[in-house]
Amino acid sequence: MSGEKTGAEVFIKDKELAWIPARLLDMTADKATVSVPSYGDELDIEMGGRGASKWADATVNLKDYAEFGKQLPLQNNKILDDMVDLPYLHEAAILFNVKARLKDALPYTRTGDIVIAVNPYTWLTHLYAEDQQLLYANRLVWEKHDQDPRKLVPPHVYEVSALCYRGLAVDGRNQSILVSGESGAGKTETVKIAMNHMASLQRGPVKATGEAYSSPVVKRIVDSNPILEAFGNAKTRRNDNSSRFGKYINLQFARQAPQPGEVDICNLAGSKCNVYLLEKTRIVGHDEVEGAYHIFYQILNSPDDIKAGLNPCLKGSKCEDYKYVGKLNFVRKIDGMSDAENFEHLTNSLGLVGVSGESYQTMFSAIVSVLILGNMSFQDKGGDDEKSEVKSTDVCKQASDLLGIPMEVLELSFTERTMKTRNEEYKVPLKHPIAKEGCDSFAKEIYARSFLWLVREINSATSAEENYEGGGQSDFGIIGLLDIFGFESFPVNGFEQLCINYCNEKLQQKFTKDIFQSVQEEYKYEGIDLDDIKFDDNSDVLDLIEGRGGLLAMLNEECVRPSGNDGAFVSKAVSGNKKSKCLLADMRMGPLEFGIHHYAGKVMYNAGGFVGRNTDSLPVDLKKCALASTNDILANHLENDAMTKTESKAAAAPPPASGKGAPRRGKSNLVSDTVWTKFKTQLNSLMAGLALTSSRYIRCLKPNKFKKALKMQHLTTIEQLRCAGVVAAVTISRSAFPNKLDHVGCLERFRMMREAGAKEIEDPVEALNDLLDPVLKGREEDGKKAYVPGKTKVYFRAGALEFLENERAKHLGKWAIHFQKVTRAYL
Ligand code: AD9
Ligand code: MG
Repeated sequence: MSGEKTGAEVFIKDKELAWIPARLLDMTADKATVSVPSYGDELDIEMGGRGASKWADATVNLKDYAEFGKQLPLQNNKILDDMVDLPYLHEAAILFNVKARLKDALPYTRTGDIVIAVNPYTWLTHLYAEDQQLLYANRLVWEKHDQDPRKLVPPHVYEVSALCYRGLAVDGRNQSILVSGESGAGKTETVKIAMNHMASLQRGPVKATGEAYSSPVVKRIVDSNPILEAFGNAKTRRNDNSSRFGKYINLQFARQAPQPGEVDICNLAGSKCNVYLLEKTRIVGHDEVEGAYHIFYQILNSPDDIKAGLNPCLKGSKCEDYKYVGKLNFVRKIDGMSDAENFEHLTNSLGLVGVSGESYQTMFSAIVSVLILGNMSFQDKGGDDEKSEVKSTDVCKQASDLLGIPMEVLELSFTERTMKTRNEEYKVPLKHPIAKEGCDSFAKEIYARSFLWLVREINSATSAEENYEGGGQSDFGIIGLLDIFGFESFPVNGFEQLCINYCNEKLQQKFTKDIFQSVQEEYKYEGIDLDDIKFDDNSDVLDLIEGRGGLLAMLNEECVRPSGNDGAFVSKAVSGNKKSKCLLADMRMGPLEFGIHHYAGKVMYNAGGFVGRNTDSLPVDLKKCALASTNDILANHLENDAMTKTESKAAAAPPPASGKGAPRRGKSNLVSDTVWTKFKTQLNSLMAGLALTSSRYIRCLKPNKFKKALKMQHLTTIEQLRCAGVVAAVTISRSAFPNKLDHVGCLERFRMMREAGAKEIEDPVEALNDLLDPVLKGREEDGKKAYVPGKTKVYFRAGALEFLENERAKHLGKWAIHFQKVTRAYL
């Protein structure tokens, strides 16, 4: 804080509020007195009950509060659309800018090409009205402008959707929108907003028609969202409608034959969706204040005749009758609709994607069988606790009927396990808790596979290849939308968090590269040397996780070792990666604990259950028993990942006669990849797909933990800004030149520092050199000037703009004294 002038507007760091804006009253070597404006009610939410008045005048110890951020002398009190325009750009300035905007019901802000979307927790209808959709479409897609068209419109999700569409239509390059943020930050809503906008863009440069979607495929695409949400979303502590899977939707566009000199019109012709890591544990249980997947409540809270239509065993049943669902201790309403209404809507949407009649019954038999399996119980067989038998025979009968698997087969598959040696095969009995575990795994597998089956049905009904009647076209333009779990760090972190954070490291790597590239492009445009951009790259963390001898390899090794266990994984991972700076291991940690220094901060993991979670394989006997089921989903789709029907048929076909070797996996080959390996493969193919697109980023922020409208808590927001890489993005773009001003702004602000009577210079670069050279002479570093004028902006090295500001203040002081003298002379 040294060198700061009294009277200066500063931000001081605070443990509870992160940053507080203040005015510096006095400063000695180790202490500063600051005055903090009274916040009144506004800050109640951040203060957590602490009185604001305490902060009216405060003395801060510079040792504790040495970090501070200078406030914005130029645009003080003015909120900015684009944070890159903040002359002093740091965490505090970013925080207060997004906060001021949120208060004014402006949830969107730009940081260069990134759009920051703060969850407003209230539907701001005017922001999404049809006139807004048209405004962004016309300004950003159809109209021609000399300047950056974004200057003509405030930041918005529509800006991203429109620019992607333009990128596809004009530049002919595939596009992607990567939406990230923590649970409840608004990713899924944002993707829906973008998707709706893109579905409307196909109308071309015409006025709004007010009509709903123009083609049945587009309606199907939009309507498939609630289907995925019914089966893949659930109430959690942090979000009443939390997506428990990641998704990447490819919107496929068909081009209309371009007219020379005109923007192509691209029509939304179809979509295809990939899903990632559905949370399986939630299928068989959940926390008291959380919920099971919405679909179970939708079924169970529907009228009796509907339930009986799905299966007679559901007649008269309630949520609390099923152990996996349990008593409902909260009011359920999603999008203002009751469960029964939602189920009706779901049935209609399923019909639109072709899930009706027999396939509808098949799917719901599988889903209802999951509920039934949850009620299965086991007991010792004949008083022998080494053996088990089904206790709830009625329930077993229901499951057997629903799945079309003979009851004896089902019972034996739960209570015995087939073991294989090289020469023989034999059965061993299972204890009853193990039988119950197997039953739970069976239920999880049935649900997870039904979900994948459903995604495949949706893809078949929406994919352009199978549905677009565009004259046999197969090469479509793509805009991909990624809605995937953000970085997670809880007091205790498990296997799921490791997978999620691994995924975020991958995306962060791409993000950093892209930002670096956009800074490069800006400098190139401005005609500035590129040599000194610095940034932290996270390849060392990725190396630790997925490299040779890294965590993934070690865990996989434990999963195939006969006595593999979680403790051995941790000790091998630690001893094999001693050199990695990103692995945190310490004698004081427990035997299952280790930490990773992620790009977004340190995360401590507990490896309890890692081997089991990673293996996650269904016992062989249950797999066989599923294959014998009369239910098509169980019998034929246990091994398929989501694709379209045609693709899966092609993949299932035997290799051509000339092909070497057997297929890698099949029904008979029961050794399968681990969960993490599969996820890695999926991620790599996602990243490879994304690499072929131009990516745009939307970073969603959850502004407070109480889901309160238009309120922002500082600490949690700052944390997310860091995790989202917003601060890192700013750091990269500012590493060489922390401050920049446009030519005109700079000349106007500092013109009074010129000699009186100096002649006007027309060329802005010459004028800048004439103005700045004399003031900044002597501040060169390593022979480099303290500022560099670019084509439209002037870039300042560290400290140069501050120095200029101080010089300006001195000039103003002189002027004030002069002015007083003149005034007095006239009195
Ligand atoms: V999770 O990782 O799936 O748990 P998301 O997807 O980030 O999470 P979601 O989009 O589901 O969050 O948003 C959470 C809730 O915030 C929604 O149910 C809405 O009630 C609220 N929300 C989100 N975005 C908006 C918005 N643009 N306008 C109004 C919003 N409310
Ligand atoms: Mg979501």
